[in-house]
Amino acid sequence: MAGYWNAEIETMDIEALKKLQGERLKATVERVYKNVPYYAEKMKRAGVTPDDINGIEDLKKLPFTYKDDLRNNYPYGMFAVPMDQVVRIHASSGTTGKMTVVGYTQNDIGVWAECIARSLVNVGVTDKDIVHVAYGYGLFTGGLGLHYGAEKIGATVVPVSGGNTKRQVQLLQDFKATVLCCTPSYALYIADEMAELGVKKEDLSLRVGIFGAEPWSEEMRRQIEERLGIKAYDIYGLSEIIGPGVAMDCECQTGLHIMADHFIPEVIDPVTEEVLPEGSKGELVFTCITKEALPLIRYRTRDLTILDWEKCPCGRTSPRMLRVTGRSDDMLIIRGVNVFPSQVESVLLKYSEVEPHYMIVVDRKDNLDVMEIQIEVTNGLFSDEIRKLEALERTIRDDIESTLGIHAKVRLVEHKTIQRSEGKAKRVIDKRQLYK
Ligand code: DLL
Repeated sequence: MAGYWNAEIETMDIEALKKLQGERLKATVERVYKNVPYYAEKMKRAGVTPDDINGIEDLKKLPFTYKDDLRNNYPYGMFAVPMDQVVRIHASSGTTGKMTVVGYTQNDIGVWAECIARSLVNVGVTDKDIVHVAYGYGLFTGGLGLHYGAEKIGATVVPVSGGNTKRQVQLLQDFKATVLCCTPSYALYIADEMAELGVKKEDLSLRVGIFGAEPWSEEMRRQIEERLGIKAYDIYGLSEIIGPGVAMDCECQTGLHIMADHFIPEVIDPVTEEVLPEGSKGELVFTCITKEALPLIRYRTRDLTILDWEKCPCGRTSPRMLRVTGRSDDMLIIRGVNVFPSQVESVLLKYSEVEPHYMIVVDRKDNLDVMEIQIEVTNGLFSDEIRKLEALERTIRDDIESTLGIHAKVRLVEHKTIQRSEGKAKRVIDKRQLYK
């Protein structure tokens, strides 16, 4: 079995870990109260002061933070340090047009690399490995996140980024990567491309895969392992907390170890916001206790899971989260990109020729996500020339692509053909059934 990157922390006595969390929580709350007017105000309204926080048992006194809080303080309003201390910005999709912006100090980048280093070592990656990073580089946290951690353990990094799958296969062969990092659906897509090109798994040197950024199932794990001849491991994270490496599988594949000395996990009922007893399924909430630039307090991830505090056979004592089994909001992840129906709606509202009645149909064809957006035209428009409609479809398609960052097929449909709902409108048909 693989060793540890940071044995002292990873196998720490659970009571000692909780004490450390409490101390770090107290220091973080003091800092945000002083430096982030948003938090000071929110805490005053909730009737809590930093003096009330003396250990993790006091965590529940603190108010929650939501994705919309980041939007309302766009871009830097929630940062807890002056901008001259911020050395990196990343961003992910917001619920409407504006992105969710996150920042890092030099120290935060170090903490992040430490989380990834632990994650890689968890599953037996060493300085002898060649790590092919096919997560996107750029505002998305996947590429650079894995990159810094792999360098930290002394592995050889191949920073390919996403896309151009033929070239990916060629590079995997030529550079003899032993570790593949990408979304699980892209791993299967690479396997398809290999089959097409007549490249066999034995022609590659891969032995481990680090897959995440989107939901996947045990069945997909089995398929990837079989088709690529590797062990496939789940890595979890979100930009708001740090990026990939918030939690990671170990070789036991029985849940993802949370880096709990940096992020305190809770599971709550997404409706009542009550903290749920251990072992219950609910929404994961994280509090950052070492982050400097953006230390979010009780951040509602919207991801549904179960926490397991049992010591793992690998020897790590940190709590594990089980595979994410759903969302408590309507966010979709399409080709690794987070998409909110409200983003689509904000585009449609700009066009008087269409109604805000639409349906997003998502499917997975040949291991690639495809999205079609059916949109109702306004009454009378269908009698117009076909060329005009096609031009409108193209304009909306381009607008959606530039807003969402991914391609969608746009199909205009006649007035009143999309089913109306009596309650909450149904905007999405997801045929992929990812959460099993
Ligand atoms: O997806 C960070 C990441 C990059 C994780 C590379 C793993 C690997 P965001 O773009 O902010 O960050 O999206 C975060 O993606 O709230 C989950 O809903 C989903 N997600 C991430 N990892 C997993 C996973 C990155 N292993 C959102 N299983 C999260 C299921 C995941 N869902």
